[in-house]
Amino acid sequence: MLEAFSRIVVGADSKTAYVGGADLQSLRTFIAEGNKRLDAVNAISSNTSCIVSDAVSGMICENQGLIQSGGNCYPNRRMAACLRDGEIILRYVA
Ligand SMILES: CCC1=C(C)/C(=C/C2=NC(=C\c3[nH]c(/C=C4\NC(=O)[C@H](C)[C@H]4CC)c(C)c3CCC(=O)O)/C(CCC(=O)O)=C2C)NC1=O
Repeated sequence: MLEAFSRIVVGADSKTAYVGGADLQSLRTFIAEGNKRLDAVNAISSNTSCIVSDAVSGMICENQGLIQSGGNCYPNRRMAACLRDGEIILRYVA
């Protein structure tokens, strides 16, 4: 969100101009559509463990070596670290 605003403000600043015209309109649209982004965040956050476990199972399905001795998700301690990291990364995305 900061990015959408700062990009336009920095652009206007470099032209020594006020934010206006098409730039102002694009910010208005950005704000008006804010609920769509909140819906997406809500959908991701309330399904995090399902999304992450699905993703990690898919990854392991395609690469069985991950859960065999010497694999990066073996033993359980590494699998738990992987699931934890997946949740952290998804939280950043959301
Ligand atoms: C804030 C940003 C940030 C994150 C998220 C982060 C993660 C992070 N992941 C770690 C480990 C790990 N992360 C994974 C993750 C995976 N292994 C796989 O094969 C998959 C590709 C993936 C899961 C999707 C695993 C297996 C370990 C344990 C590695 C080990 O102990 O040998 C560790 C080492 C310490 C620990 O085991 O707790 C850190 C610090 N560090 C940071 O600074």
